[in-house]
Amino acid sequence: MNRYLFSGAVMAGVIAVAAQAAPRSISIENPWARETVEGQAAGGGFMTIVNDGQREDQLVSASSPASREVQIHTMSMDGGVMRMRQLTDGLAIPAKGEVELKPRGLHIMFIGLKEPLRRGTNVPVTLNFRRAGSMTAQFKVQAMTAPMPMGGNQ
Ligand SMILES: [Cu+2]
Repeated sequence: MNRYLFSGAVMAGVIAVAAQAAPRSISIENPWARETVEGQAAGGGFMTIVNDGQREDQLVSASSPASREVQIHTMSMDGGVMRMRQLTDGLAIPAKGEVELKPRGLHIMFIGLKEPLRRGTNVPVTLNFRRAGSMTAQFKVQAMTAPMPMGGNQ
């Protein structure tokens, strides 16, 4: 029964204005993963999950042929140390809102990579939502030094 923390920024949610004619309430924007080096066992994936529906949905699990397991993680400061924690109860996506997964924040984590994530390739990830069901997004692998969107600093 781990309780987990949402940052204020995530809770605030942003109204999605994308005029998309997609039949599904959930859409995935800008999915990408950070490239990894030889021997690296884990890697991070990021995206914005947009919920155009009238009801909250929840990302409950994810999987990919690229790794043994894909987990949903939070990252937060704890006594001056960045800590990751697995969200075993899923990640809520508010109705008419969106949740951004980004470096130093929420992310998915490829655990047990079968081979390095190489820049310029795409990694398929199947995302399982409680209401919207399963969908597969292609995560574009980008350089470790790629500029962070939304003011990240690294
Ligand atoms: Cu992680």
